[in-house]
Parts: sequence; structure tokens; C-alpha cells
Amino acid sequence: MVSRKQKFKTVVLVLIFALLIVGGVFGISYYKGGVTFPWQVATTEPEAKESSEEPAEEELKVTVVEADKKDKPEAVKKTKPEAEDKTAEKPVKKEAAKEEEADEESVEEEAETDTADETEEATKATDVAVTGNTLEYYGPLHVEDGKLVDESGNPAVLTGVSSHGLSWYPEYVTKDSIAALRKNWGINVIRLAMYTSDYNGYCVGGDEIQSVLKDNIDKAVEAATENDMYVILDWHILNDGDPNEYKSQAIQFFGEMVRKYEDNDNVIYEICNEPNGDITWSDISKYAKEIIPVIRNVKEDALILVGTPSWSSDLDAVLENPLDYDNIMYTYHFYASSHKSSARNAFTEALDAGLPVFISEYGYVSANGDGEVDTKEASKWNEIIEEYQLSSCIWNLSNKAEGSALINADCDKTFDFTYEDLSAQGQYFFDLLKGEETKANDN
Ligand code: IDC
Repeated sequence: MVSRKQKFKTVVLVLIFALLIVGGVFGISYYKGGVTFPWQVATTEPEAKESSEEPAEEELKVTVVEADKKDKPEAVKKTKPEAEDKTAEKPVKKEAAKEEEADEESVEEEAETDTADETEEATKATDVAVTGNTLEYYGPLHVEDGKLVDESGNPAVLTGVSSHGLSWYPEYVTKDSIAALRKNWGINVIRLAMYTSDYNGYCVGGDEIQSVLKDNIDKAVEAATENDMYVILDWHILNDGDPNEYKSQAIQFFGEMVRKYEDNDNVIYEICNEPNGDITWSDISKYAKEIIPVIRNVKEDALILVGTPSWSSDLDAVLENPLDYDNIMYTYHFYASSHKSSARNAFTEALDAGLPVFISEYGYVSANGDGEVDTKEASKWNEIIEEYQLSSCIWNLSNKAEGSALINADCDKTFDFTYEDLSAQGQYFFDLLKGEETKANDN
């Protein structure tokens, strides 16, 4: 009989044996890494998360590379599919390499031509526009038989620009600007338009404005003198249609100017820009007879320009009753897009009658200072200027957003302009200056 004790021993031995077998199998498995304990599960999960983020980064990198490729030249990209053709790997690779080489060369060539074109364009865009034509400086001027002449009686023709309002655009009449106009455009006259009443005008802006304006004039006169140019001091009445309105200020101003510039033969005095409204030639004469002596008392041969009725466009009354002074010229203003054949007919009649006329302001655009260049009318006016050898100043030297401004509104430069910096009227004027080589010099 098997005792209870023996039974118990046998059970324990079997259990131990079983435990050894299970433990052995488990141990081998664990060694091989096939077992994961519950506590290990908790720590491995985040690792799995982390590694799942990595491919995302890879994807991103790929996108970036693709994006880079897109920017590469077409020719370089083309070689890629051919190089991938495994059926004829070697020859294709060679071909591809050759093509790539050729393509690269052509890309280089293209790039070279592109750069050359770009450089040419860039140079053109940055080239200062130069007429290559310097108009003559004649020394002291006077008027003989209705014509402007030099000391020997030879005709003198002044061709240049008018500033915009001196208070508005003083930056275009600095020393640098005037020197550059003389050097690059070759013009021989600049008109300083000093408004009397409009926009911080001399008679409405107070003492401070007056001294700034006089300072600007001083610098401009000095620059004009240094550069052998004539300079017109323009008492620019406009809204104040009657020159008599600010007569006492005019007397004071011209008295001061002529004393300052007594020795400057290049300074010309324009005593009223454009009388207008119901102002007659007799009103203007009255004014002129007070201002002219103020100037002549100091400089007896000063050249003086006198405005005429209707915005300086009516010479009829003047013809009937001219002023009794030497060295006087009457101003005539035209705007080609507004003033056409009837204006020209009246104008040439006055010229034929021997009236001394100076075109101290004109435009090829419309009389409101805006609009397009009327080339058809402009050339007819230019024929007259040429035929009668007239002196003239084009309106206006500024970059104001209006057709008459000579400089484009988006150009910040105030001198050394490129051709592209010039407005349509600026380019038209510049082209004329270029072709007018004989106009002033041949006479
Ligand atoms: C214009 C200017 C314009 C300004 C206006 C008012 O071009 O920018 O706003 O004056 O001051 C003239 C005048 C001249 C005018 C010009 C164009 O003499 O001052 O300039 N013009 O309207 N007479 C006929 C035309």
C-alpha cells in the first residue's frame, strides 16, 4: 500500500518537474526575446509612438526636395526618366550624360544671353539721358527789331524749362538739378515760377515762406550763373488775375532782386505770369509802367518780360499799344492740345507785325496742365518756334501726376534722369532737344 506521505512526495516531485519544464521553456523564449512582460508593455508604447512620428518627418523632407526640383531648369529635369530606363541602362546613361552636358551648355548659353540682355536693359534703365547738344550762352541780351539778340546783334534763342511752383517743387531747382539740366539736356534757360497767391505763394505765405523762396531763388540763380544759363524770375500770378492786386509786393520784390543781381547778365525779369479774368492790356500796362522803372533804375538794360491778357495769349491789344521801353518782350503761352490753328494764326500775325515775343510757358498737353501730348498740334507749334527763332520754356519741371510734368510720378530722382524717368511730354521735349542741334548754334 502507498502511504499518504509517499503520495504527497510524488505529487510534489511531479509539480517540481512540471515547474522545471515550464520554467525552461519560458527561459529559452525569454532569452530569444519572444516574451513581453506586462510592465514592459507600458514602457514600449511611447517608443512605438515616437517611431511612428519619424516617417512624417521623412515625408516633409521629400516635399522640400520636390519643391527644390521644381525650381530647376527644364533641361536638367528632362534627363531623369531616360536615366531610369534599365533596359538599356549603359547607352542611355551615356546618352543622358551627353544630353545633360549639352543641356547644361545650352542652359549656360541661355543664361549668358539672358544676363547680357538683362545687363543691357539694366544699363539702359540706369543710363542718364543725355542730348549731346549744349545750347549756346550768348552773354548780355537785348531786343532789336522784335528779336532777342546778343551784343553783336546776332539772334539768340533760349530754350529750356519752367519749374513748377517754387514752394511746391523746390527740389528740382537746386544746384545739382540745374547743373545736371545744363550738362545732360543742354538747355540754356530755366524759369523759376514763383506763385504769388496759389499754394504758399510769395504774397500769402508770410515772412518765413518769403525768405525760403528768396533763398531758393538765390541758390538757383547762382547755379544758373555757374553753368552759363539764363534764369527767369517769374512773378507767377494766376488766381490773382490782376497783377495790380499785389503790386506793392511786386515793387518790393523786384527792387530787392535787381539790386542783388545787378551784375548778372543772365537774369531775366518776368513781371507777371498770366493776367486773366476781365483784366485788360491797359490794366497790365499800368502795372508794367510802375514795375519796369523799379528794375531799370538799378539795371537799365535788364531784359523784362511782360504778361499779356487772357492768360498771356492775347497780343492784339498789345500790338495796338505797345509799351514805350527798350528790351521788353511780351509773353505768349500756348498749350497745344487746347490752342490750335486760330490761336496760331493770331500769334503769327503779331510776330509778323514785329512784336517781340517770348514763350515763357507752354505745354504740348491741355491748358489744364494735364492730358496727353498732342503731337499733331505740337509739331505745328514747333514749326512756328523754329521759323521765328523764338525762345521758350516748357511747363513744368516736376514729377506731379499730371501730363505737363516732365518727370514720371514714380521717379524720386530730382536730377540725372534716365529716358524712362521722363513722362511722355518729357520724352517728347527731350527728343526735340536732341534733334535741335542747329537751332541755337547755327545763328
Ligand atoms: C498748373 C499746375 C498744376 C497746379 C495749377 C494751379 O500744372 O499742378 O495745380 O497750376 O496752381 C498755366 C499756369 C500754370 C498752370 C498751367 C497748367 O501758368 O500755373 O500750372 N497753366 O494749368 N497757364 C496755362 C496753363
